[in-house]
Amino acid sequence: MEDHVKGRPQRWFTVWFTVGPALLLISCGSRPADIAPNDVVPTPEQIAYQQMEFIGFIHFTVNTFTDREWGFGDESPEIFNPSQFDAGQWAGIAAEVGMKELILTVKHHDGFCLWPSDYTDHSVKESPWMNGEGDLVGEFVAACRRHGVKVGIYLSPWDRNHADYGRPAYLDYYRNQMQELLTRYGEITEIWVDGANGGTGWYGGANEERRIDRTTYYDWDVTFALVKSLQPGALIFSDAGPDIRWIGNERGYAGETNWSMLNIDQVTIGESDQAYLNTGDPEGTHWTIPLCDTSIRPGWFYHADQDDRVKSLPELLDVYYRSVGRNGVLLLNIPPDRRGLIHENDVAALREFRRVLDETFAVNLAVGKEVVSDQHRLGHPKFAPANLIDDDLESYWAADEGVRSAVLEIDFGEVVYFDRIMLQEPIRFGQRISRFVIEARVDGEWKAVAEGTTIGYKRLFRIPGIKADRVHILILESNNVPALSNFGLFRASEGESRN
Ligand code: FUL
Repeated sequence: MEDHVKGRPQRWFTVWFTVGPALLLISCGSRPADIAPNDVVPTPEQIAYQQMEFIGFIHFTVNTFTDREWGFGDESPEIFNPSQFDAGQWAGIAAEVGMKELILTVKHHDGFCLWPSDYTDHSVKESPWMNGEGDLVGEFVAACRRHGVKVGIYLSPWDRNHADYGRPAYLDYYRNQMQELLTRYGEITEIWVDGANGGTGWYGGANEERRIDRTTYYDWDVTFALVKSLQPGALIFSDAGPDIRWIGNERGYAGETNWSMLNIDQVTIGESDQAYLNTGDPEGTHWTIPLCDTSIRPGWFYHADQDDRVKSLPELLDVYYRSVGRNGVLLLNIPPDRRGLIHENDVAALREFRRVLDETFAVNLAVGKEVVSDQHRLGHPKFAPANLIDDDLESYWAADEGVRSAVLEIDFGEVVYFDRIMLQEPIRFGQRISRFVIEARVDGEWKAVAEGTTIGYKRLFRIPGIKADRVHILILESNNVPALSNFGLFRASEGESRN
C-alpha cells in the first residue's frame, strides 16, 4: 500500500499516456466521465428524500379524544376540540431536532377530515374547534413552511365513516379528496398510502363488515397518476412504492441487508411479504426508498396513560442505528395530545436524542488522514481514495472498469479510539456493494471489527471501543464497479455509551 502511494505520480503519468486518448473521448473537458450507472437508479427527488434521513409523523384526529387507535367511523365531530392547538409547536420541535419533513394524518381510518373538504361534512367544519371555521391542514402546512419543514400527507384509503366504502363510488370520493389536498396547499413532498384496509365500520350507518379485494379495488395506478399529474415532484409511499416503500414492520427496523431495489409489481398494498420489504431485492426492477416507521410511544395516537412509556434514549438510538444506519429513512411518530401539543415528555426525549446523536457524529476521526487503495480508477483525482473523507457526498472513490473488489486503507499515523463506523455509497449510480469487512490494526495485528452485506446511502456500525492505528475497508463483492462517497469513524457521545 505504501508503495502504491509513493508510486502514484509515476502511475498517473503511465496511465494517462496509455489510456489518455480514450479518456479524452469519454471525458468532458479534462474530467473523465462518471462510472456508468446501474440499470436501476434513484430519481433526483428520491435522492433528496433519502438525504433527509429523519422525518416525523403526526397522528392526530378524533382518536386523540376517544383514546382509541382506530376510530369506528361513527365519532361525532363535536369531540374534536384541541384546547391549545399549535402546529407551530409541532413544526418548531421537528425543525429543532432535525426532522426534515412532517407527515400529518389528514384523514385516518375513521374518516374524519382535518380540513374542510367539499365532499363531506365529517370534518373540522362540524367541530367546535375554531367554531367550525378552522382548517387544520392549512395551519399545519403554514407552520411547516415557517420552520422550513417539508409536508407529507397521510390520506387513509380505508374509510370507516363513508357510506360508499367498498363500492366504486368511494374511489371518486378518495380521488376528489386527493385532488383537494394536492391543489389547496402548495408543494406536498409525500403522499402516504396505508396498507390497513377493509373490515368492520360504521359506513354511513350500515354498521357492517366490508372486505375489499386489495389487488383490484383501489385501481392504484389511476390514483398515483393523478398524484403525479397534480404534483410531479411528490413521492408516493406504500408497501409497493412506487417511490418509497414500507420497511415491513412498525418497529422502525430495516434489515441488515437492505437493498433499495424491489420488484414493486410483485407487491400488493396491504398484503405484502414483509420479509421481502425488509431486505429489498438485489435483482429488483425499481428503486424504492426504504422507510422505517415507528412511534415514540406504544400507540400511534396520543393516550395519557402512555405518558411514561415514551421511548427511552437507548430505544431511540437503537431505532436510529437500525433505520438510518441501514440504508433507511426514519419516520418517527410524535402524536399531539388533547391540547393539540406534543407532550413535554416526548419533547424532552427528542431533544436528548438529537443532542447525543450530534455529539456522536460531531467529529469524523478519519478526516485529514491518509487513504490509499489498491484500486484508483484511471488514477484520476476525481476517483481518488481521499474523496472518502472530504465530507462531500458528491465526490467519490471508484475502482477501475471490470473490478468487483478492492481494499482501502486509512492510516492515522497514531493510535485512535473509535466505536462507530459509517460508510456511504454514491447511490446516484445505483446500489452496488454486497459484502464487505472493516478491519482495524490493533497493536500491530489486523482484526475484523465489522462486516456487512449492503451499504447503500448510509451504513452505520456500533462496535465495542477500539484503539487502532490503521483501518481497512475490504470490499469483497459488488454488482458493478465498487464506489464509495464517504467513510467515517466516530467516538460515541458519553450519553450514548452510558445508556
Ligand atoms: C397502520 C395504521 O393502521 C395505524 O393506525 C398507523 O396509522 C400506522 C402508521 O399505519 O397501518
